[in-house]
Amino acid sequence: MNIPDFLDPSLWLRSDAGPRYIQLRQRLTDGVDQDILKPGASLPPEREIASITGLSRVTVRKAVKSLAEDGIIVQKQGFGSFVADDTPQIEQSLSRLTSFTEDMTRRGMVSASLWLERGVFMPSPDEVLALALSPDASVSRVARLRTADNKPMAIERASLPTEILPNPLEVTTSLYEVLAARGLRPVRALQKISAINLGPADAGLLEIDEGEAGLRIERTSYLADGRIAEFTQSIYRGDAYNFVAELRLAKDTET
Ligand code: 16G
Repeated sequence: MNIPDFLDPSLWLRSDAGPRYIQLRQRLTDGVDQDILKPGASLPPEREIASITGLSRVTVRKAVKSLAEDGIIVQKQGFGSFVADDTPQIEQSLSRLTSFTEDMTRRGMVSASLWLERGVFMPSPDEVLALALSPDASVSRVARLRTADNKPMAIERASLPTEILPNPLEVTTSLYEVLAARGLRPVRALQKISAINLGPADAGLLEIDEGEAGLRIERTSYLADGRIAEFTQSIYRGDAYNFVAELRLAKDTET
């Protein structure tokens, strides 16, 4: 059901059911509970709610204000009102080589994974190239939907040479922990980040609408001896991640 239909007053407004702003407040709360008003979605402007419901703008304003006081709605000066969004906001440094598990633990969140693929396979041409594999080599794949406090955050598809990770089934929580235990934790990585609009399958896994913004990240990690340890293609939720890089003045431009 769309929002104007949901707010049709014949469905919920009663002359004998108490103050009208409380009834509108309840209707909007029901809209949030039933996911008709989705987290982060903007509420129609006050004048539109007034015209759909036949209520005065003062009544509408009072209902929205009371929802804002309870944290159900967030009012942004000059932008309007939005359904509060409990998606965790992650500020991720671009200069530290950390694992998903470490990143979430440091933020006091519980990380978990849903397995999408785990095993030893024939490499794809992309994997042969990215991992510099010999033509007859096989590849270990560890593909997961990563969650933080039960919210889907990223889809990560890691490919590793089998000499680095012979048995992908060993990975139960942290890939980097398993690599560290083998003395093969990556020490350096190159990362490429680009913007995408999510296709239906990825959007479904990340529990957001198709076409929403996402970040595609490719990480190639290296061991201290220069060998390639990992090639990971990830899709991160665009609404949950902020990548932060520290910039310094280049030596040759310093005066
Ligand atoms: C990070 C890495 C990913 C790595 C994973 C290991 C990015 C974009 N990706 O999420 O390449 O495979 O950590 O995490 O940062 P784990 O040790 O928790 O399995």
